[in-house]
Amino acid sequence: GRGMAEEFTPRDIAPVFRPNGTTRPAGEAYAALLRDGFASWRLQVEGLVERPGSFTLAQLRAMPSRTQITRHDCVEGWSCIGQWTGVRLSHVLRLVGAKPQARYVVFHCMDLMEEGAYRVPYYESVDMDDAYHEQTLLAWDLNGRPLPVENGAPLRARVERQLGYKQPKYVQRIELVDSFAAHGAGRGGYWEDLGYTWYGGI
Ligand SMILES: Nc1nc2c(c(=O)[nH]1)N[C@H]1C(S)=C(S)[C@@H](COP(=O)(O)O)O[C@H]1N2
Ligand SMILES: [Mo]
Repeated sequence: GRGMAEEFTPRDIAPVFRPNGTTRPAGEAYAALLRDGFASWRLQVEGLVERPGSFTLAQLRAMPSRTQITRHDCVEGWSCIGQWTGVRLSHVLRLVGAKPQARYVVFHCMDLMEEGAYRVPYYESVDMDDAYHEQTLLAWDLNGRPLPVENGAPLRARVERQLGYKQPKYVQRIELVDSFAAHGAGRGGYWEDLGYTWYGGI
Protein backbone atom coordinates (compact mmCIF):
# COMPACT_ATOMS: atom_id res chain seq x y z
CA GLY A 1 0.00 0.00 0.00
CA ARG A 2 0.92 3.64 -0.30
CA GLY A 3 0.29 4.48 3.37
CA MET A 4 2.76 6.93 4.83
CA ALA A 5 4.71 6.47 8.04
CA GLU A 6 3.99 9.17 10.62
CA GLU A 7 6.18 12.28 10.40
CA PHE A 8 7.12 14.44 13.37
CA THR A 9 8.25 18.00 14.09
CA PRO A 10 11.76 19.35 14.83
CA ARG A 11 10.75 19.56 18.51
CA ASP A 12 10.43 15.76 18.60
CA ILE A 13 13.99 15.03 17.42
CA ALA A 14 16.07 13.07 19.95
CA PRO A 15 19.28 14.89 20.98
CA VAL A 16 21.30 11.77 20.14
CA PHE A 17 20.16 9.15 17.68
CA ARG A 18 20.91 5.92 19.48
CA PRO A 19 23.16 3.68 17.37
CA ASN A 20 22.69 -0.09 17.25
CA GLY A 21 24.33 -3.07 15.57
CA THR A 22 27.55 -2.22 13.81
CA THR A 23 28.80 1.23 14.83
CA ARG A 24 31.97 1.21 12.70
CA PRO A 25 32.77 -1.35 10.00
CA ALA A 26 36.06 -3.11 10.81
CA GLY A 27 38.95 -3.23 8.41
CA GLU A 28 41.26 -1.09 6.36
CA ALA A 29 38.88 -0.59 3.42
CA TYR A 30 36.39 1.37 5.51
CA ALA A 31 39.14 3.20 7.42
CA ALA A 32 40.62 4.35 4.08
CA LEU A 33 37.21 5.60 2.88
CA LEU A 34 36.76 7.48 6.14
CA ARG A 35 40.20 9.11 5.86
CA ASP A 36 39.42 10.57 2.44
CA GLY A 37 35.96 11.76 3.47
CA PHE A 38 34.34 9.09 1.27
CA ALA A 39 35.70 10.78 -1.90
CA SER A 40 36.62 7.38 -3.37
CA TRP A 41 33.40 5.70 -2.20
CA ARG A 42 30.89 4.72 -4.89
CA LEU A 43 27.36 3.40 -4.73
CA GLN A 44 26.95 0.62 -7.29
CA VAL A 45 23.48 -0.04 -8.67
CA GLU A 46 23.17 -3.21 -10.72
CA GLY A 47 21.28 -6.40 -11.40
CA LEU A 48 17.95 -6.19 -13.27
CA VAL A 49 18.53 -2.65 -14.57
CA GLU A 50 18.92 -1.20 -18.08
CA ARG A 51 21.92 1.00 -17.20
CA PRO A 52 24.01 -0.17 -14.23
CA GLY A 53 25.27 2.88 -12.37
CA SER A 54 28.05 3.99 -10.07
CA PHE A 55 27.49 7.18 -8.09
CA THR A 56 29.77 9.33 -5.96
CA LEU A 57 28.47 10.87 -2.76
CA ALA A 58 28.64 14.29 -4.45
CA GLN A 59 26.50 13.02 -7.34
CA LEU A 60 23.92 11.63 -4.93
CA ARG A 61 23.88 14.85 -2.89
CA ALA A 62 23.20 16.80 -6.11
CA MET A 63 20.03 14.77 -6.75
CA PRO A 64 16.58 15.98 -5.70
CA SER A 65 16.25 15.28 -1.98
CA ARG A 66 13.57 14.68 0.62
CA THR A 67 13.81 15.51 4.33
CA GLN A 68 11.61 13.69 6.82
CA ILE A 69 11.36 13.38 10.59
CA THR A 70 10.39 9.85 11.51
CA ARG A 71 10.47 7.38 14.38
CA HIS A 72 12.85 4.44 14.20
CA ASP A 73 11.53 1.40 16.07
CA CYS A 74 14.04 -1.30 16.94
CA VAL A 75 12.68 -4.78 17.57
CA GLU A 76 14.66 -4.78 20.85
CA GLY A 77 12.12 -2.32 22.25
CA TRP A 78 13.49 1.19 21.87
CA SER A 79 12.55 4.04 19.53
CA CYS A 80 14.29 7.20 18.37
CA ILE A 81 13.05 10.18 16.34
CA GLY A 82 15.43 11.67 13.79
CA GLN A 83 15.47 13.81 10.68
CA TRP A 84 16.73 12.12 7.52
CA THR A 85 17.74 13.74 4.24
CA GLY A 86 18.47 11.81 1.09
CA VAL A 87 17.41 10.95 -2.42
CA ARG A 88 14.30 8.85 -2.91
CA LEU A 89 15.27 5.33 -3.92
CA SER A 90 12.62 5.65 -6.67
CA HIS A 91 14.67 8.44 -8.28
CA VAL A 92 17.79 6.26 -8.47
CA LEU A 93 15.76 3.31 -9.79
CA ARG A 94 14.43 5.49 -12.61
CA LEU A 95 17.96 6.68 -13.45
CA VAL A 96 19.21 3.12 -13.90
CA GLY A 97 15.97 1.87 -15.46
CA ALA A 98 14.62 -0.94 -13.31
CA LYS A 99 13.56 -3.85 -15.52
CA PRO A 100 9.98 -5.11 -15.20
CA GLN A 101 11.23 -8.48 -13.90
CA ALA A 102 12.76 -6.78 -10.83
CA ARG A 103 10.78 -7.81 -7.73
CA TYR A 104 13.15 -6.86 -4.91
CA VAL A 105 15.88 -4.39 -4.12
CA VAL A 106 18.79 -5.90 -2.18
CA PHE A 107 21.06 -3.59 -0.16
CA HIS A 108 24.63 -4.80 0.36
CA CYS A 109 26.47 -3.23 3.30
CA MET A 110 30.14 -2.74 4.11
CA ASP A 111 30.10 -4.33 7.59
CA LEU A 112 30.62 -7.99 8.42
CA MET A 113 28.68 -9.63 11.24
CA GLU A 114 30.19 -12.28 13.52
CA GLU A 115 28.49 -15.64 13.16
CA GLY A 116 30.51 -18.01 15.34
CA ALA A 117 33.61 -18.81 13.32
CA TYR A 118 32.27 -16.97 10.27
CA ARG A 119 31.80 -13.37 9.28
CA VAL A 120 28.90 -12.59 6.96
CA PRO A 121 27.97 -9.29 5.35
CA TYR A 122 24.92 -7.38 6.56
CA TYR A 123 22.31 -7.19 3.81
CA GLU A 124 18.64 -6.42 3.52
CA SER A 125 15.89 -6.42 0.89
CA VAL A 126 12.57 -4.73 0.18
CA ASP A 127 9.88 -5.28 -2.45
CA MET A 128 9.14 -2.77 -5.20
CA ASP A 129 6.20 -1.30 -3.25
CA ASP A 130 8.58 -0.18 -0.49
CA ALA A 131 11.34 0.62 -3.00
CA TYR A 132 9.14 3.17 -4.81
CA HIS A 133 7.52 4.52 -1.63
CA GLU A 134 7.68 8.30 -1.16
CA GLN A 135 9.53 7.97 2.17
CA THR A 136 12.07 5.33 1.12
CA LEU A 137 15.37 7.18 0.97
CA LEU A 138 19.06 6.69 0.47
CA ALA A 139 19.98 9.06 3.28
CA TRP A 140 23.25 10.98 3.71
CA ASP A 141 22.26 13.46 6.44
CA LEU A 142 20.93 12.87 9.96
CA ASN A 143 19.52 15.92 11.75
CA GLY A 144 21.03 18.24 9.12
CA ARG A 145 24.57 16.90 9.43
CA PRO A 146 26.47 14.26 7.45
CA LEU A 147 25.46 10.81 8.64
CA PRO A 148 27.69 9.86 11.61
CA VAL A 149 29.79 6.72 11.27
CA GLU A 150 27.71 5.06 14.03
CA ASN A 151 24.53 5.58 12.02
CA GLY A 152 25.84 4.28 8.69
CA ALA A 153 28.12 6.77 6.93
CA PRO A 154 28.23 7.62 4.17
CA LEU A 155 24.82 6.26 3.10
CA ARG A 156 22.00 4.24 4.65
CA ALA A 157 18.52 3.34 3.56
CA ARG A 158 15.35 4.49 5.31
CA VAL A 159 12.30 2.26 4.84
CA GLU A 160 10.00 4.03 7.22
CA ARG A 161 7.11 1.59 7.52
CA GLN A 162 9.39 -1.15 8.78
CA LEU A 163 11.48 -1.97 11.86
CA GLY A 164 15.07 -0.98 12.58
CA TYR A 165 16.73 -4.04 11.09
CA LYS A 166 15.17 -3.10 7.69
CA GLN A 167 17.22 0.17 7.70
CA PRO A 168 20.58 -0.94 6.27
CA LYS A 169 23.61 1.21 7.13
CA TYR A 170 26.93 1.48 5.22
CA VAL A 171 25.17 0.65 1.92
CA GLN A 172 27.63 0.27 -0.95
CA ARG A 173 25.78 -1.79 -3.54
CA ILE A 174 22.17 -2.05 -4.56
CA GLU A 175 21.07 -5.02 -6.59
CA LEU A 176 17.72 -5.51 -8.31
CA VAL A 177 16.67 -9.15 -8.38
CA ASP A 178 13.66 -11.33 -9.11
CA SER A 179 14.47 -13.58 -6.12
CA PHE A 180 16.73 -13.27 -3.08
CA ALA A 181 17.04 -17.06 -2.66
CA ALA A 182 20.71 -16.95 -3.72
CA HIS A 183 21.73 -14.36 -1.10
CA GLY A 184 22.88 -15.32 2.38
CA ALA A 185 20.67 -18.13 3.72
CA GLY A 186 17.94 -17.10 1.27
CA ARG A 187 15.51 -15.31 3.60
CA GLY A 188 16.16 -11.76 2.37
CA GLY A 189 18.35 -10.27 5.06
CA TYR A 190 20.98 -10.81 7.72
CA TRP A 191 18.45 -10.89 10.58
CA GLU A 192 15.86 -12.74 8.51
CA ASP A 193 18.43 -15.50 7.99
CA LEU A 194 18.53 -15.78 11.81
CA GLY A 195 14.74 -15.95 12.13
CA TYR A 196 13.27 -12.44 11.95
CA THR A 197 10.34 -11.94 9.59
CA TRP A 198 11.14 -10.55 6.13
CA TYR A 199 8.40 -7.94 6.33
CA GLY A 200 9.30 -6.11 9.52
CA GLY A 201 6.09 -4.07 9.79
CA ILE A 202 5.80 -1.66 12.71
N1 LIG B 1 24.85 -2.45 7.95
C1 LIG B 1 24.09 -2.55 9.05
N2 LIG B 1 22.86 -2.02 9.04
C2 LIG B 1 22.09 -2.11 10.14
C3 LIG B 1 22.51 -2.79 11.31
C4 LIG B 1 23.83 -3.33 11.30
O1 LIG B 1 24.31 -3.92 12.28
N3 LIG B 1 24.59 -3.19 10.15
N4 LIG B 1 21.67 -2.89 12.40
C5 LIG B 1 20.23 -2.69 12.17
C6 LIG B 1 19.44 -2.48 13.38
S1 LIG B 1 18.95 -3.84 14.25
C7 LIG B 1 18.99 -1.24 13.75
S2 LIG B 1 17.96 -1.02 15.07
C8 LIG B 1 19.43 -0.05 13.01
C9 LIG B 1 20.15 0.89 13.94
O2 LIG B 1 20.41 2.09 13.26
P1 LIG B 1 21.18 3.21 14.05
O3 LIG B 1 22.53 2.65 14.41
O4 LIG B 1 21.24 4.41 13.18
O5 LIG B 1 20.36 3.47 15.30
O6 LIG B 1 20.30 -0.33 11.94
C10 LIG B 1 20.01 -1.50 11.23
N5 LIG B 1 20.85 -1.56 10.08
MO1 LIG C 1 17.25 -3.12 15.63
